[in-house]
Amino acid sequence: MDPERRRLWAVGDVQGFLAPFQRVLQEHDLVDDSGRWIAGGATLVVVGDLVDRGPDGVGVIDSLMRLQQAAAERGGRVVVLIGNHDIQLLAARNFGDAFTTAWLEAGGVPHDLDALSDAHATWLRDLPAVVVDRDVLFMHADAMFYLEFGATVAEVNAEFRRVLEADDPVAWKRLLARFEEHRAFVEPDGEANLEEYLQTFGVRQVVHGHTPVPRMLRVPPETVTAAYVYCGGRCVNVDPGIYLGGPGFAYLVAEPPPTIAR
Ligand SMILES: [Mn+2]
Repeated sequence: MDPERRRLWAVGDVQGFLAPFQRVLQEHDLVDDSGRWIAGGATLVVVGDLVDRGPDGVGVIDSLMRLQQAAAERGGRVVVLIGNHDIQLLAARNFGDAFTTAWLEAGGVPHDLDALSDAHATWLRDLPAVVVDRDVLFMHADAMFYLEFGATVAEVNAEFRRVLEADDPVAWKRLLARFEEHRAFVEPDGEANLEEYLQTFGVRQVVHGHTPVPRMLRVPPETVTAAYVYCGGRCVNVDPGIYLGGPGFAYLVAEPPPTIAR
């Protein structure tokens, strides 16, 4: 099947809530009851912040590592982006001290730090920060700083990689501080900011997490059952605010055109 015709899904900030994450994947027939990939050649993009706040961040990492493998074996693809909470967990592991304190304050779960193996840490470190699939740019944060890191997916990811592979706590701290930015695509500057991303990366849409939809819309978290599509359909927030009580959801970014009957 033409890769352009396969389904493309996005899931936002899971934050250690493994059970709702798996339920959402099951609801959309991406995995079966045992968590096995059944979506064939589909692509799932998970936009980062896998850990912190929820009870089982390392469980989420494990399930994604397995799912990537299983999807690839069946012609599908699971792409996972790195979010600030994922970087904070790595920073606590690598540097301890003030990084651990900051991570705990941000909802770090001590069990995750204990359970994080070298293999988990390497997998997390190597995650891309941005990806483009079918003219859609996926990134964790609704923030402008990615543009300062480069004008292509490869450049932005290389800049993240440069920091995360270096033993330089100042550079890590500087990178983490960038994520304090939120709501870049909300008025008054939202449209113009979004346009910069669309132009630079040559895409038609941006999909992000990082700012919970219930916070952005000021609505009760339990009522948020779908992505928030804004800026005339060119921007999508997929952070369900699962740690605030949101049930979680998956967003269908692109689906195959209907088959034409002869
Ligand atoms: Mn975030």
